Amino acid sequence: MNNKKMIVVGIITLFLIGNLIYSKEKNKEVVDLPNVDEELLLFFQGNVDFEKIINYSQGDINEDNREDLVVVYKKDNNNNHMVVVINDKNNMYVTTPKPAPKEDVKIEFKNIDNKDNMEVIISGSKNGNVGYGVYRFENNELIDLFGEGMEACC
Ligand SMILES: [Ca+2]
Ligand SMILES: [Ca+2]
Repeated sequence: MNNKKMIVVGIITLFLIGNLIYSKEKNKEVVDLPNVDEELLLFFQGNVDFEKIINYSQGDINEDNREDLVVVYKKDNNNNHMVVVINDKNNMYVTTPKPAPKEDVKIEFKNIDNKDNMEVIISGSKNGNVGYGVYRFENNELIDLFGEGMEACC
């Protein structure tokens, strides 16, 4: 390979690497949030003091066949919180905030005991410490059923 060819190959390689790094950075910024009921989302935005929405997921957690919205959000630099916007027949309200994981936040719905309403499972991590928590909606609030490592990942 002569010098000229090597320079061209070098330039192309740099370009490709640069592109790769750029798209990796760009993907980080893309928030891949699902489509949800706008009314629920607007209610959250209007009634909760938050810095940034991290993740949310829609599901019926009080067995009234109306979708409710679980939202995990950045409260401040040190804390992520979770609330549920409950859409009752007569009104909408937000549950008391619970601590939520800092990174890789996943929200799942599952009827873990196969009875009554669906439970909410929140999982995530902080600095590589993985944890999860299981919650059930009772008496207008989310209650902790069980979990593991939530102190280390919240
Ligand atoms: Ca519901
Ligand atoms: Ca259940």
